[in-house]
Amino acid sequence: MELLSGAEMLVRALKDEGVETVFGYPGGAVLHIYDALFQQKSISHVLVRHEQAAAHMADAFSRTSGKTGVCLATSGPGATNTVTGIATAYMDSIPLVVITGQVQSDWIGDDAFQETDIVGCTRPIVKHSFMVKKTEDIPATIKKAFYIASTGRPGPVLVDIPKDLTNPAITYEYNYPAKVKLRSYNVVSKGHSGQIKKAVDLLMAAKRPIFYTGGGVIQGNSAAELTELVRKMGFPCTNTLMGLGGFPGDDPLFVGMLGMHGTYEANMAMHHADVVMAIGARFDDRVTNHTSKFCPNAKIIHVDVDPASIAKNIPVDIPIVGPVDQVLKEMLEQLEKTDEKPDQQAIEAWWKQIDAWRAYHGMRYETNPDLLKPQQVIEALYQVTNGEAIITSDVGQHQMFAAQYYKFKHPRQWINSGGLGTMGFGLPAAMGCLVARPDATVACVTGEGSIQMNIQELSTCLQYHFPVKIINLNNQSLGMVRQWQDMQYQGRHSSSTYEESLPDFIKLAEAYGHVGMRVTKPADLEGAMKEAFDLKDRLVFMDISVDPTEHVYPMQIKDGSMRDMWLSKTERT
Ligand SMILES: Cc1ncc(C[n+]2csc(CCOP(=O)(O)OP(=O)(O)O)c2C)c(N)n1
Repeated sequence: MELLSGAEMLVRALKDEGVETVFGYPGGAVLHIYDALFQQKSISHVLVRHEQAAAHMADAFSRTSGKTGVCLATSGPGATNTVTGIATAYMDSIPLVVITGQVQSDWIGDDAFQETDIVGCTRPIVKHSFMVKKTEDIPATIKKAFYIASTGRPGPVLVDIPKDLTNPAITYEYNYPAKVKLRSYNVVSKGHSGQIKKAVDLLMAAKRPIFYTGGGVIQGNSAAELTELVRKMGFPCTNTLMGLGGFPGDDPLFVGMLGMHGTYEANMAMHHADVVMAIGARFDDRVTNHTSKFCPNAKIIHVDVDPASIAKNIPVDIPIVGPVDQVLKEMLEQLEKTDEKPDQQAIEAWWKQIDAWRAYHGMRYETNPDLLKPQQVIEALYQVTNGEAIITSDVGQHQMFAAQYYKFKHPRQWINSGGLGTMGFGLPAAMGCLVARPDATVACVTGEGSIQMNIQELSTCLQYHFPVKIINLNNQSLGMVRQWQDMQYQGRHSSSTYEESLPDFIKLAEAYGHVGMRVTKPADLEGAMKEAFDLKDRLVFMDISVDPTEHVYPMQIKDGSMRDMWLSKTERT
């Protein structure tokens, strides 16, 4: 019989769940836990500089590895600092277990030092939460937390543990449950075969079909099945911002990202489609534009593991609830058995139309020999990394340029905050990626606004030798805000510029012990990028001056349909 304290049980339970790294920051309420971590070797701990970063690192670790990320914070301010990270993971359905210390049980409700009702604070942004009441419940609670976080539609689970429950002086017998029993939580394991058959029939009869796929394909580990299905059918495929990499970005069947900043051809094809096969996507407002004008002529098939997502924003004709990989596998099996073939003539005509749309816009942008365009920087990044780097981003124009111009070939290669749109995500995310894949090349595409939201993590990067390549598209402003102000507020740049107050990022990087590089001229870009990526073991902060007046196009016109877009500053559909 093994007797362990609550803190030891927690650490042992994490080990039994296969956890190798915890991202966190200590404080009074978690000191027993930190002491237990100190006295073992199986789990390593990454000490961040701000708890928000711990949550983002754990989240990106999960996005890269497919495993559940774990972060740890103390009560009160430590716990509240994780809130943005929890909401980020929640919006993108990322499995995360967030462990917070709480004040000792008999002080709860007394406004004790560093007391916050973190379970209450986070209730709308977690998949589930636990406040542990008894020490001996810790192992089973951890088991449940991992199970809930990672099954069905994944999401963050919070476990709040009062300090007295981790007291090293009180020990209990340790048993880690082999199975979880949760009465009111049932996960669908299989899509309905009859519905899958209906979908196959509809796809076979389609004349203008399109696959529209999202983050559910990535999280559901079904990129291989999707790719096989799309190639088998020969239909166009578009990905959401979260779905990029779910289908190879360099495949001719790929028509690019869709939605607010999607390609002309993807949005046009969606608008004119007669059958839309939506997989692991949630008809987000950044995709649909005005819902009443969305895909006016299409029959819609929707595959999703979460029944609550089906017909939430857009009515669907054939709902299929189930894990995406299983549903796609069954669909492929049904296709093997059928003699039906897609309508070849109609599909050829459809491709002709799509190719014409592709040629019409082609993601063109104007260049200038003296001034770098942000699009050029992403294209150079793609070349230098051979399209194989893991790219994280922050939020703004740079994020959209990265999504548009880096052709993601693999799932889990594009790591960004799509749902919440969290500035400050990119750098800690890149660090989390490197913990998951230490040998990968990881670049963080950011803006001078976003990078300053978690810039303190440069210190963590030095401590743990995270050789992130930071690609700062420095446009001297909160570019995306400025773009909206240009387009909707007659160019009144209210609080979107810094009036000469930006730091010298080169000196800043050097102050943190890293390499800084400044690029101001188009002619220097490629050489500088090569130099930066050749410094394999070093963090390099590339501060790249780009045209501050550049906008992201295409851009859907508010309240229009998907085909209503600005294509440049002066040209609209
Ligand atoms: C935490 C947070 N605050 C505010 C915003 C609103 N916002 C969206 S994009 C943006 C500007 C981002 O500027 P920068 O990081 O410099 O990127 P750029 O758009 O210039 O590429 C802002 C303020 C946000 N997404 N996240």
